Amino acid sequence: MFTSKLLTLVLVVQPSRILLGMKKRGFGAGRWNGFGGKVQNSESIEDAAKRELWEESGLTVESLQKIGQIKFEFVGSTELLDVHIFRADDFSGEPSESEEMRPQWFDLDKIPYDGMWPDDIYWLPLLLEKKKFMAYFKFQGHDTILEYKMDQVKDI
Ligand code: 8OG
Repeated sequence: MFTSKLLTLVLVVQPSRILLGMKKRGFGAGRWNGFGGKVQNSESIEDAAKRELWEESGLTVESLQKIGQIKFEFVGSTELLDVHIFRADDFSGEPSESEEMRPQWFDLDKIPYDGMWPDDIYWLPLLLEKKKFMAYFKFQGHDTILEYKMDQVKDI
């Protein structure tokens, strides 16, 4: 039997750059990523996304655009990760380093895919074009994608 863990991920995008954070500890440490984490029992997925963005980057947003959902399976684990992905085009505040993340802006033509989760290069270009998607990735360890499926969708 598989169980499923709900997670959020927010990418802050401006016309010519994207904000990523270097994950300093825990799952995905050493990789550049958007900001997110676990949804708590008492909150909606979108509220969790806003809270994690604030905790990890110091930014607040009024609204988020839901843009994707990815289910991750890791060989040997019965826990699927169900990651809800949002895009933010407007925000308040200045990015600031947290215990979890060191934020940095990247030009859109210099996204550091080599230092990111290996699935990101498949779906981040869709997010940048505001195309909605649903995907599934099966990983061996944290570096190897064994199989994947990705579909663009009208609504998410
Ligand atoms: O709370 P914690 O930091 O462990 O949450 C994990 C974060 O990492 C959460 O925002 C979801 C995100 N994440 C995965 N897998 C992947 C992935 O393959 N690519 C990207 N970009 N983010 C991921 O859990």
